[in-house]
Amino acid sequence: MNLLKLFHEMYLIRSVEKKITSEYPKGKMRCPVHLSIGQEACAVGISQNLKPEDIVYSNHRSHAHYIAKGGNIAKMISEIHGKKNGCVNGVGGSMHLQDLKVNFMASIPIVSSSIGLSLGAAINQKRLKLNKITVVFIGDASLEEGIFFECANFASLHKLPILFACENNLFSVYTPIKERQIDSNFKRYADAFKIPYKRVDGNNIENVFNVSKKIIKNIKNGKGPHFIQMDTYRYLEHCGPNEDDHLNYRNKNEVSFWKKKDPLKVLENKLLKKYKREKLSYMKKTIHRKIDQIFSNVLKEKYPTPNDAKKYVYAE
Ligand SMILES: Cc1ncc(C[n+]2csc(CCOP(=O)(O)OP(=O)(O)O)c2C)c(N)n1
Ligand SMILES: [Mg+2]
Repeated sequence: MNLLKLFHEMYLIRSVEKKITSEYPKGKMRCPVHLSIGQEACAVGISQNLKPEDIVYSNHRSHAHYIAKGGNIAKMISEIHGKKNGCVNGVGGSMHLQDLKVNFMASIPIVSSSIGLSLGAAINQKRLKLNKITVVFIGDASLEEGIFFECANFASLHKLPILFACENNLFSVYTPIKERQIDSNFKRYADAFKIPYKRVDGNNIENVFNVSKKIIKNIKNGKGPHFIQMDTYRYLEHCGPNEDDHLNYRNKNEVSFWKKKDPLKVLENKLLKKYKREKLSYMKKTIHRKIDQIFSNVLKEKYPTPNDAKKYVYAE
């Protein structure tokens, strides 16, 4: 496990999203953004164990999953600005990222809907004996839709090569998990369909990496679907670039508990025992320079034309 690489990936994602928060008020990004700040270890810990040919599906909170899978950051930023150069030609936006070059098949904002699509990809992988797997990133609220149960049953019955990667950030918008579910331990859902289950601290990247490494190996060895529950926390509002703690839907102690467990801080403190601070500062500076450049380039790019929009409308 290369801890520096894990830190680099998480820092890259955090910096892109922080830049989004500072640029958003200028009004150039017109689509809603669901930021993953605080949740980066889940995306990176799993994706670092994937091969380019493995498939990922995501949801409305898709940036971290896209970047972690090797997605093109410039194309993502263009997409969020609605520019033609975006990874979905400027007609998708933040919640519809897709990039077949890196097998990031789709991110879909209808809660749970990507589960059905990911099942299709896994059926294909199994039928064609491709020795590839599918990962579907879902939130805790995804387990409150029937499609999850149908797909978990089908995946288990047919031993499909799929990982249900569940980021439990304790909330569905403003509603805490304790007001929605009888228990925040999701093992019961996996057990119901005889799917192997693991629960990890989703803010501890080494944990996520090590546990998912074994799981992914098992799936590749034909052991069928697995479920990983990663407990984590989002720092900002459900949707948008701001904090919203003044709304008092979550407890101050809970917020500070999770901020103390920040995935980047935890790993950085560990790295500083081995590497000089200057080494990390240099890495950070290089990342910021790259991101600043991407954001300034995107402003010069063209928007799609009204005619471009017609290209993507299905007509018989
Ligand atoms: C079927 C459906 N119902 C409701 C919504 C509105 N909605 C968007 S995100 C969200 C919460 C999702 O929570 P979770 O899956 O835990 O992901 P998180 O936002 O916490 O990352 C809801 C209810 C939706 N997009 N789709
Ligand atoms: Mg949630």
